[in-house]
Amino acid sequence: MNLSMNKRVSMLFTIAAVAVMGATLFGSSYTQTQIGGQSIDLNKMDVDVIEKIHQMGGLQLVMPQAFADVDCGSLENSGRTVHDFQLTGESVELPLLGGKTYNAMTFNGQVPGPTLRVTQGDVVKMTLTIPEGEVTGHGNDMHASQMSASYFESINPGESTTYCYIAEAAGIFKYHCSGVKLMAMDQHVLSGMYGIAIVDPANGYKKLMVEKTSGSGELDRKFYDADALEFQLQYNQLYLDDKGNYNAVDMFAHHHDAAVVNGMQFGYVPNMAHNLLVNGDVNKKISAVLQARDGLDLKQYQGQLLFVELDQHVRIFIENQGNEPVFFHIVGEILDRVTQGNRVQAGATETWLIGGSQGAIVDLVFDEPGVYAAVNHDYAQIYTGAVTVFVAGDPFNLNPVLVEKGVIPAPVPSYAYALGNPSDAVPPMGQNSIAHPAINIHGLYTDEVASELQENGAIPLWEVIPVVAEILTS
Ligand SMILES: [Cu+2]
Repeated sequence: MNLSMNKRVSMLFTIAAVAVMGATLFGSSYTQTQIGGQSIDLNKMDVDVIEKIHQMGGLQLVMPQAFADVDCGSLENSGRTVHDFQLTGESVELPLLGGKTYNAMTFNGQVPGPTLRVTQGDVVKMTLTIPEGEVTGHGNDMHASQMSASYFESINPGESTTYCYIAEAAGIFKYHCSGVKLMAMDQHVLSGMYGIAIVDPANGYKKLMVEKTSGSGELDRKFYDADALEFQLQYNQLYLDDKGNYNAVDMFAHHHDAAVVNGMQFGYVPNMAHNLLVNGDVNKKISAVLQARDGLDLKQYQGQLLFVELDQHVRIFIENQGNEPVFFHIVGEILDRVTQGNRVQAGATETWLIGGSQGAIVDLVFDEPGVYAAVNHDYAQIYTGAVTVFVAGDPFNLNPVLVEKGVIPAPVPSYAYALGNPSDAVPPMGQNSIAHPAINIHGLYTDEVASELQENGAIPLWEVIPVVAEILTS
């Protein structure tokens, strides 16, 4: 027993030593990671060293080669539905809260990358393209695939690679850049190269049961249809130096600089549009503390709120993309159901713990009109950005005014009918999705991505609000 334990420990030491040796042999370049304070050059790292590590099993992150031998041709003609999922690895500058920018790495010019949505049993055909002129190679690891990331290796600038797999398991799954030959993954993922795949259960989602007391000591079970209004929330941290570059020293120390939800710090907080509707004046703030993204000039980066109806089945797909646990909690609500994979884990729970690279599906119904903050209930995360504000029903009694002024033709069950829900918080439609009344453009997107969304019908609220202001104040 002891002997084999020692053997395993000493093998780990050997792997670490080989990795560090590889590091010290070669200089530094753009793609870097740090092990024990040593800076490693990964672009030029000897392939033999990597091969040795592989042979020793040191960096093998999942069961090896589960689908490695499956060729796309046979899967494409298997009669299953095939999803063509195109990703591009792009390093771009993106804004931080407060006006600074950072050197982000993205899939398709957005953080998180586009959400893939399929049904259990479908075939995913994923192509990763690295444009000519991109500063580093990238890889891809889709946790829905049960395929070793080492098989995929890394794609160099000017190249493109495709792989196919069957999405066998239902649930929410991370995908992320696997760095350059599995290394510098920390830098690439924590700089923005992550996203999710939602694999809907083959037989659809289940009805939601919520228990209520009748007052006479009896329990009243209320059932909601499986169809739900859906949102996606992805948690992460930023570790940056003051030039906006990735800071591995901070990462190893677990000293994050910002907590982000869908890539943004405090991304879902009130803005000028809400000032106008609630206070009748774009400049009269609703919340002095939370209103960190206030200003029409911020365009897709201004704060937006998530709007839901009362007594509506709401489903939230949550993924912890980061380096710290997520204690998912909604202030003022109880999570009616928590599902992981397609197994129910809890009912009527106050908070749910989601570890790194783990997902959860939360189903709930908001009963009372009001403002509810979904948080990572770790105070270091809350106060650095992990706050997402839901507004249920019409807590500000705006319907009469909006109807009278002609902004909406009739009273509406949520403000989404007037303002839409933020595009980055809304996943693609699945088999049990309720369509959002409207979508506004919001997210850590490049301007190109934002204009594409506008062409597809998403509302640029920064253009609409001045018009609405005129109507409301006339
Ligand atoms: Cu990458």
